[in-house]
Amino acid sequence: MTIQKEIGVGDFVLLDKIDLDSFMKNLELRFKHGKIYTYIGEVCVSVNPYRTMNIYDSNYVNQYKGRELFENPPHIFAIADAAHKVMKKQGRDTCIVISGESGSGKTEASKIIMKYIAAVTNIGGQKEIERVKNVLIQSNSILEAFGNAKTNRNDNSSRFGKYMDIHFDFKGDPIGGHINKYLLEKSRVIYQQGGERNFHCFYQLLLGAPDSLLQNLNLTRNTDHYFYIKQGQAAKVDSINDKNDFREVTSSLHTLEFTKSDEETLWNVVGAILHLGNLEFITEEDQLRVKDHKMVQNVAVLLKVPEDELQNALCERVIAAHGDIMRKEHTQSEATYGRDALAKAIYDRLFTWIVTRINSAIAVDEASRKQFQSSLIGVLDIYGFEIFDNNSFEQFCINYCNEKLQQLFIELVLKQEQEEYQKEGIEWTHIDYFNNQIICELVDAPHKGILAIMDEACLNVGKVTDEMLLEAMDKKLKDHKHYSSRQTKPAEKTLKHKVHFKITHYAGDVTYSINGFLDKNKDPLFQDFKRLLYHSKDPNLKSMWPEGAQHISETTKRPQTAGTLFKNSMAALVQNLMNKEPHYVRCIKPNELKSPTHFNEERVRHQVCYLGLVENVRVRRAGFVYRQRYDIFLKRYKMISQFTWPNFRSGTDKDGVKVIMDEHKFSNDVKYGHTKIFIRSPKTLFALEAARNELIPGIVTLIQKVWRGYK
Ligand code: AD9
Ligand code: MG
Repeated sequence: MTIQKEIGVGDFVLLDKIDLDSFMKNLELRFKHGKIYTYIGEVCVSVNPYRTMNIYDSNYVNQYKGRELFENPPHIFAIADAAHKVMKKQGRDTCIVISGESGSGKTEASKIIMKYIAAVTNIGGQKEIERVKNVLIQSNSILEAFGNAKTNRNDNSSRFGKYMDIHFDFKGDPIGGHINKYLLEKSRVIYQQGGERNFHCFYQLLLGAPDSLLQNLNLTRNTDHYFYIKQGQAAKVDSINDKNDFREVTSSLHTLEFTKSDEETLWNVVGAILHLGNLEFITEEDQLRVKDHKMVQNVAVLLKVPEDELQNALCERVIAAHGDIMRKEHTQSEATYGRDALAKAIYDRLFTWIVTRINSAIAVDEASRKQFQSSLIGVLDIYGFEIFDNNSFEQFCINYCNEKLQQLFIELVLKQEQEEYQKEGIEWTHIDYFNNQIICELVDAPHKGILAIMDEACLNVGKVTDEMLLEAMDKKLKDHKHYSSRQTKPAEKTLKHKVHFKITHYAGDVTYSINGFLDKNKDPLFQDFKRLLYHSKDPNLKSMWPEGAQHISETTKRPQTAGTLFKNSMAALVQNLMNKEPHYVRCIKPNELKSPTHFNEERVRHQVCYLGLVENVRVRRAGFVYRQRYDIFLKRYKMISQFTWPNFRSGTDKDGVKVIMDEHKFSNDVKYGHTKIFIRSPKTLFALEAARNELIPGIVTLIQKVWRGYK
């Protein structure tokens, strides 16, 4: 491979002038020349190329394998390699956090990282490791089929958050893994905005499945026939080939050892949901019933539950009151609500079950972990910040999640770094940045955050409406700088009520419609459905509904709300990432048109600003790549100076370190803190290591001689 001349600068730290304009010029210049990766020190900035790039083949893998970041042009492979190296050499758990807004290239980046790791491991070709690698890679197509969808931002948008741990043995080969998933946007199962689709799997099934399977499910190939998947009127997507994707998913299911009956469960549930969407209710002679009885039959057959019981569960609910068991018929709207809740719930449980199945195929038990002295790399690929025409509870959660990740970045990259310099007495001009902690607290603060106010409202079952919730929020949050609510119907006095509130997020203003917030937070499902599904003849389905075993008369504990569950899972995620050595990929979306050539200056500038990238360069430029306590540093490098070898006795450890650095003429590149030495350039570090390596054979011989003399 020919070494190409660098376009612009490959690391923003090397810019002559550090300001937003210079940053933008360099980013645009490089994008226009097909250089989509640029560093800020060890952070990799990646611009979505919106075209296939020939930079990921085996030649590139070899070029980056085992190399240091600065030895090669910027590439995401180098980040993957760095994470792998740290993990392997130091036995430290590492993670790669990929962030950026919807459509900026996070999921693609995570797949590229996985493929790189697969390419550089298992040189010995061990069968079991090969199997684990295949599972890790092929699980993607299944998870994307069931967890991704076309949105107005991205044709393959992740509608769930994914954090994947890969466990490695002491040789650095993958021995297993674990996937954590975060809040699937299940409302998509029953509703899509204009231009959007339901999850890919619905279209894959209808367009890609063999005739025999569709016949078994009693489905046609006509996507317009099914209410749940046609509302966005966007079934056909140019960039997607559902037919091929179905084949890929089927083959991945085989790799992951899903059995025939597992596959049957999968497609049965998807089919049942399609039928459910077409099921309508009518009231005849004061009695509610399903309009077309054939529909109930279709669903019952696929869910393997008795038809009459399904019919009952759809039209009425059984309640236990004062020891009596009574039936209460639904109103038409309650029945429709119940139907939709059922569709969402069985899909959500199915998705959880898929993830559990994948996890069991690559699980590593505690004993093996110990035996192989395993350490791990975590890869985080989560839904990106998004603003739609209509934003609801799901966008609220997704955007809160992005706030938390930005907070983590600030903590680790901008804040702690500067605090340490200050603590060590290193001369330092403070670099200002926007700290979004205030927005995180607006959402998650105990008692007064939006989630707490929402939970409180959910306690008053049936009494509080969304509008009342908004009023409560207004009351508590009206003075918050990042919150406001909007009057939407100012015309008639009597109709005057608010339905929107606005959050000024780190990445921009988002107006949320309060409609449905309470319901989505409470996320109820009639008990009758749970009992019904627990008694399904399909053992897989039954296993997804353990709470259905409960008798009607038993009182149930109020489950945690969706918002609180999400908040807790985010806190655990951040804690987990904090305990690992982080590597960052910051993804940028160049335009809204999915164009490979268009660089929308304004849109990119906005992202660069809110991601805090220029501040990142400033901290980095003034910063240091390496720091170490004097005693440890001296112990490691004392051999490279005659004044410190074998022991330094004429001063403190700090004096000893200074002697070494002066002798090797590195002093211009370092600063001496109270307890640590700080080194700016990685080159100095490598020169130190090289000097040490050169001497080691000599020292070994010397020790051997001394040892022999002893004997
Ligand atoms: V979302 O938050 O899940 O909505 P992502 O994950 O950030 O979003 P994604 O990785 O799905 O975005 O990228 C969107 C599309 O951009 C992909 O489907 C590809 O068509 C395109 N893309 C992104 N990265 C690359 C790349 N490195 N090479 C080629 C790319 N195409
Ligand atoms: Mg994604």
